Amino acid sequence: MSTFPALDARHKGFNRAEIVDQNFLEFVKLWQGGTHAAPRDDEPVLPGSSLDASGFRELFESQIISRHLDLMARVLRVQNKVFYTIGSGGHEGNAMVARLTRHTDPAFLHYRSGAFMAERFRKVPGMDPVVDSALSFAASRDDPASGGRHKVWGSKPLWVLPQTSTIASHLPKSLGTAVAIEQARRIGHPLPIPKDSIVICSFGDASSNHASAQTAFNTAAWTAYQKLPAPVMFVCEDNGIGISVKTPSGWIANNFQNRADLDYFFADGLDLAEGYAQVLRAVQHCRGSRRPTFLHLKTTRVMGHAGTDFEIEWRSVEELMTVEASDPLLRSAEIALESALYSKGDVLNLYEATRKRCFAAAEAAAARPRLTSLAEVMQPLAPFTPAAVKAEAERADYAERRVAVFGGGAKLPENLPPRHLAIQINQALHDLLAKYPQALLFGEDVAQKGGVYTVTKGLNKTFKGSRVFNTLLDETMILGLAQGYANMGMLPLPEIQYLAYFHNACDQIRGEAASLQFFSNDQYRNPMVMRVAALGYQKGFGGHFHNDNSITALRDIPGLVVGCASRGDDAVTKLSYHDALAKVDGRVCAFLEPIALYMTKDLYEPGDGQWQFGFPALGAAMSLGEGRVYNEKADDLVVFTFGNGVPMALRAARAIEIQQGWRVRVVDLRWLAPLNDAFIAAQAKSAKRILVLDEGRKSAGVGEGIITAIVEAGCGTTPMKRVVGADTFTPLAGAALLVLPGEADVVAAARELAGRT
Ligand SMILES: Cc1ncc(C[n+]2csc(CCOP(=O)(O)OP(=O)(O)O)c2C)c(N)n1
Ligand SMILES: [Mg+2]
Repeated sequence: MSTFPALDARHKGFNRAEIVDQNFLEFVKLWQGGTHAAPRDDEPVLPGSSLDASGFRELFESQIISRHLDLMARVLRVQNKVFYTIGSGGHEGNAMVARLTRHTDPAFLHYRSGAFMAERFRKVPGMDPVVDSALSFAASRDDPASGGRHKVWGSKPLWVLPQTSTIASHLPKSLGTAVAIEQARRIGHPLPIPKDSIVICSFGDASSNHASAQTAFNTAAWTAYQKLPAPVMFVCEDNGIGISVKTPSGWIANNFQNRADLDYFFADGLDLAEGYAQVLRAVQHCRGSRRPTFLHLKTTRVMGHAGTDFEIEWRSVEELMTVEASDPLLRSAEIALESALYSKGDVLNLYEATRKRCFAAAEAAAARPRLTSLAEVMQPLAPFTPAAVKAEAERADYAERRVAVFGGGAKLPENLPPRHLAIQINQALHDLLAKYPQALLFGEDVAQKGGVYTVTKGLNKTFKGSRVFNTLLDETMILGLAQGYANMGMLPLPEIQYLAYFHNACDQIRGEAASLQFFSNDQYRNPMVMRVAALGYQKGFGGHFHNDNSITALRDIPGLVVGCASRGDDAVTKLSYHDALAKVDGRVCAFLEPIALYMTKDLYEPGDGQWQFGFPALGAAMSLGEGRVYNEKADDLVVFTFGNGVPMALRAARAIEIQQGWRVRVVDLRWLAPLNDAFIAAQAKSAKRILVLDEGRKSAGVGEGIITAIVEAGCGTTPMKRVVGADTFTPLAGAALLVLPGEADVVAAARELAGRT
């Protein structure tokens, strides 16, 4: 590294962006090194470097573009023209990774990947990194990445799937995408990108410690250990710090260079002439071997974490100056001058011309319209094309495949006697895997064992291990894999073994899967149907984790569709509709299966068989929001409920009829997010009294949403009561029933209503 301009008073200044900018200019002006004979375009930029002169020129330009976007953001942020100042300063060496990979290699990028982006833009003629990035910085509606919803690195033509900055949450899906690239061949699925693509996933050194990152490294190694391909290149941009917390010196190398089945490479991201060959080796290794690769890219961080981070307030100026002296742009300028590819004037001209270009683009972007209505903001969040979804759900053109799957026409489920929920979900899954050759079902214990409750039994045998398989034990990774498969055009049906286990992986749906359409302006979709064994009342297997009744965390995820079926035939038509929603509109769906009803056959009396139903005809489908109403004409009391509440309410209705002389209507909502407010209102309007039976917890449960819909429909004066679970965790054994609502509670609530009217 060259000597740094002499320390003077100015270097003690507050605005480090200005200082970094000045440093570059001074460095060039004061540079006094010797020069080589200028190389031809195809000759090494410096003796011994594997980067040629033309390559250097482009990389240098990309680095400068990235730097000036950062500098521009610092200036125009305070004028409210752009809205994001987490920059790429010090990380510009990541442009090498872009140069040495293809624009069809899917990339999930660190927020400091500005130079990577600028370089990748070169791969598709006619695209302009400055204009496109400026539109994103300015949150313009014309932003081609997110339509003005966030400053993201993202591009549809460049295969950069947009990321916001929940650190490390993109690593699981990056690995998932890599696994999907390879699995496509095994299931005969046509990929949208070349077969030998690799996935690039960049992140910071501090982020590498995050649980979501560690599960991706672990799963990558777990995959490679079994000799299965996983062509992902994890690029750890190591600047030695995370906001203000220093990464222990040497930690990244120490932690990763000896991990079995995660192949470690180091590259100097501060020096293009040196680092280029090192990055090349890592890329070649990943593409050729199809093994998970860890590229440790040395970077630094100039200008602080973001525009709001005044490092001078918490670090010494000497320390800051040492960091600033390692600015990779200084080294690039030095290479430019030493190679005699550029004169000082050339470098300064390029630098200033790029500054102008970035400011002009940002000013123009700031003048473009922003998102001005809620409708515009939400437009890509939850696309819904009912006619197309209905047609897809009713599509029956796979009848022949279906007959083969079920082993002959006589064995088709609709030709068999009525069955219970678990069997009919199993049949529905056979059906859907027959319908969608690109569908994959996976999770813990789902393959040979057929799941804890045998709901997936036989699928592995019928559809083979490439389509129905066990994952390793980590829900974050299960949902990361799902996103990866979806990114490659498949239809994932991940299973979460118990609802409680969803919660520790919730961010994969909340922060990632459900947000992709929103942050990519619906250019990218990761459709999936996540099946979750859920809710309480289990007799066999007690305790909180197996009886989790809280679906609140699912219900408030924007765009997520949450459904719950309480009987087999509903499960069949609902699953079919969920799959169609995923296929047609790219939606992310959660399908809740009430465990306690899996094996329930009877409704009122042991042996009555009244909770078994005939399998719906091929092509039958339930619509989004469509509920099921029992005893439709009754209006003395209307019970709104779902899941276990449905048979419970039907049983309670008998006692209520006897005790109060009321005729009772039971409304199974079946769709819990979005709630069908209009349907609830219509049912409420014709009710003399209302009970809301919500087996979830009192606070923030579905019941609150139902009551709100009723009140907003103008039915707030109708006598009304909630029967809900208590705000507590569920205990083991019979004590669970003290926490959850029961039949007697429903009857008692009706009695209370009778007292009021
Ligand atoms: C899950 C999560 N926790 C915390 C944060 C806040 N945060 C944003 S960036 C950052 C530091 C990341 O450091 P590193 O991974 O080294 O990347 P760098 O910014 O240094 O490039 C933190 C803690 C976050 N965005 N997401
Ligand atoms: Mg860092």
